[in-house]
Amino acid sequence: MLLTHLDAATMRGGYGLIKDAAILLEDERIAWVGPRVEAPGGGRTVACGGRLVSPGLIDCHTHLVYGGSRAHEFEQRLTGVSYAEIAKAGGGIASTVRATRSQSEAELRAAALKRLDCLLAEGATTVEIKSGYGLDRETEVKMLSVARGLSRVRPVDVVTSYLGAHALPPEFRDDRAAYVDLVCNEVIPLVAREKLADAVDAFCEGIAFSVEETRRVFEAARACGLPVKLHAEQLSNLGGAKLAASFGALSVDHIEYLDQSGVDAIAGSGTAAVLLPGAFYYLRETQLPPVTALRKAGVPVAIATDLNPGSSPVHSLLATMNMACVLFALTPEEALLGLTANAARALGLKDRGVIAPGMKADLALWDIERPGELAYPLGLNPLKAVIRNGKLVRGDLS
Ligand code: DI6
Ligand code: FE
Repeated sequence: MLLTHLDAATMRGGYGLIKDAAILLEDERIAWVGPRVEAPGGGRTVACGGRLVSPGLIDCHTHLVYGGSRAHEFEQRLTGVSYAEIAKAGGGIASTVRATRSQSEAELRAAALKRLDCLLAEGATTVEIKSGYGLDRETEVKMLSVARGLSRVRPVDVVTSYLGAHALPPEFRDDRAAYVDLVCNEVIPLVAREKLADAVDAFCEGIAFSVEETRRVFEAARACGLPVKLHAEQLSNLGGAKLAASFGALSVDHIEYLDQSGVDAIAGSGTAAVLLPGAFYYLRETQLPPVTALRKAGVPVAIATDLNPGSSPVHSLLATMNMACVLFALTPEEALLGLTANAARALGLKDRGVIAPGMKADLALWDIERPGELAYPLGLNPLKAVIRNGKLVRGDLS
């Protein structure tokens, strides 16, 4: 199929716009892209009405499988109670752990599908999903199995991360080391063996796990051949990003408190930075991530929803683009790169995120002329069609 009469935001080496482009799809791959006047002839041609096409969007950081709701905590926070105070009082992540442990796979799946459908309605074709609301072996496996299963019932690729080191479960309150032992010696080998996780993540923070505990988790992941990523420097600067860089992490995420030496460390290791403006917004943070320093150092910057029930109940990639621009001063082109090429980097996926020959034919067609039209309105969805693996899975192309 040859797609014509469109402008292609290829995301190759930057925004990479080709005006009046053509894209040849062969089976599940992109076979050719370039100016329409140079397009190979023959075969079926579909004129796309002069719209903008981008790679299918990639949400590279979500926690969208979980039980329960935290609306009551949202209300508490509105009265001035902080996220950290709620966590210390046994709420926060721990309250979602209780709800997630009590739910069946079917219940978790039904709730997760509603959330996933919001992302798909805005052009997502790949979504990362973390565990971390079970903490015990059985519930972590349940969460990862549910996450994996979503791609069997929706047109999306799901990438999973095991986030056992998300919070200390109540049953280990008096023995942190024993919990880290469980994560490292039992659950990481199990999820690696069963191919339930594509990566290992951790939350390195005062209210979560120390740098030394995180190091143990990363060593266990390395021993099992799993790549790592890290929730780092979200609420304070512990130096987690430097540790992650020393393990060649795929990404460091949040990083509001990352300093110049941290930026230099990740620039040197090829680690992507993932900005999560939804969490910044919901927690009313004021410490901005070091966007200028990241740009200067040439670090690939991704953005993601961080979809989770506590700090970022954000179900919209377009709203995430808007927040990345308004709150973090990314350009709309940078925000789009953050949901395509750089999001693929953050997941270690080399076969997507750009429109180029040999890449997966995952495309989003938008009824717009420029990426600013994706980032500037809130609540308006200009998605026209989605192609995944070379097949139309949403909308129509004409
Ligand atoms: N950072 C986050 O943004 C989420 N987890 C984490 O480590 C928040 C999780 C929650 O509040 O439920
Ligand atoms: Fe997160």
